[in-house]
Amino acid sequence: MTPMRIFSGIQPTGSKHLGNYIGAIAQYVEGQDRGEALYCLVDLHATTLPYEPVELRRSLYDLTALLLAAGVDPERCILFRQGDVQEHTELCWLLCSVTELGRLQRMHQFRDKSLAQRELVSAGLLLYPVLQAADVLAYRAHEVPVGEDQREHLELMRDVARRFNARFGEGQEVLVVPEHRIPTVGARIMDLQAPERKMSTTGGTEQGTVLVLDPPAAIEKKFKSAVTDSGSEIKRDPQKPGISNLIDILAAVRGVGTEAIEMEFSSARYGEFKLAVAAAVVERLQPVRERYELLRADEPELERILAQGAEKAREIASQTLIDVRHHMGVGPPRRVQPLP
Ligand code: AQP
Repeated sequence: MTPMRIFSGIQPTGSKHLGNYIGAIAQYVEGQDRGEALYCLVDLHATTLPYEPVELRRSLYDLTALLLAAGVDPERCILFRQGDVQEHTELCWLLCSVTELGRLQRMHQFRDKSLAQRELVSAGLLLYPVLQAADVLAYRAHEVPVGEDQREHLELMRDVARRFNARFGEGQEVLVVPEHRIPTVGARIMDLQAPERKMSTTGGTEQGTVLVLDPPAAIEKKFKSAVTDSGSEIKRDPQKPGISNLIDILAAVRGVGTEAIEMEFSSARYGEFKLAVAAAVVERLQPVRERYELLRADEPELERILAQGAEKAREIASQTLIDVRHHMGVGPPRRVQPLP
């Protein structure tokens, strides 16, 4: 039986924030014990918005070191760079034939990012979710750990896989229809200064965005100045987005339910509660920051880890592409049967 396969991609842009850490990175670490996990640094996706080539390389190493520091272990998963495995781009093109254009144009992320774009809105930005579908489908992954903001892209990916199987599969499930895995607590961490908006790399406030590599004093300052409301009760409530967000953060960092946090802090004041959240986040992130400094200093070693991961990833993806080409009638006829 094929082991449960987990796939997730992460952008090498900017510095990762607490939302990325809780919504994605912490899930990656946990996923290594549940199945065969593949984690991909998506440099090709990063080219869909304006960027600097030198900076892209630098941030790719930054993110590699950050993931390793957070506990992603290349001995227990496949950690690789998207641009090293050409099957992703080929499959993206092939999947375009079963992707509805209107649906791509209606995707929230495309609409938001293209509106925010002052210069060229690239075709890559529109095709972003097709490349994302190719990333996952190339590995016939069963599960995709992501935050809530990726739900729409995951639905598209599932639809593309189903359409492909219906159009070309001849009764077989050539591509696996993946499930998303969205954490029960912390799927959408909000900006500390604008808790009605998600914490975000491009759209957030500086003071409201806690970075994984922020020094402890900066983290404390950001939590101390977090926006709350005029009430005094520490309880989740749609009318209290700021305090609800802080409860979610503490629950996610401690790995407990939100009710446990509400109970523990039922008689605390907001100020005291904010300090407790800050302390828990610092305790969780400080070791990551310390390990990061050591790992980031050795670029040849980071490159070696990525190259080794790419080799393993290519082995899996190339088999899928043999099948996809065969079913689509693309390229020469298949002479040998692919390995099961
Ligand atoms: N606020 C969030 N809460 C929980 N999970 C989140 N994710 C992102 N924001 C939150 C999840 O983090 C993963 C990383 O995605 P990425 O690195 O590919 O995305 P990104 O575009 O660099 O990060 P942002 O912050 O989402 O950037 P913007 O807002 O600029 O587009 C994904 O699994 C995502 O769900």
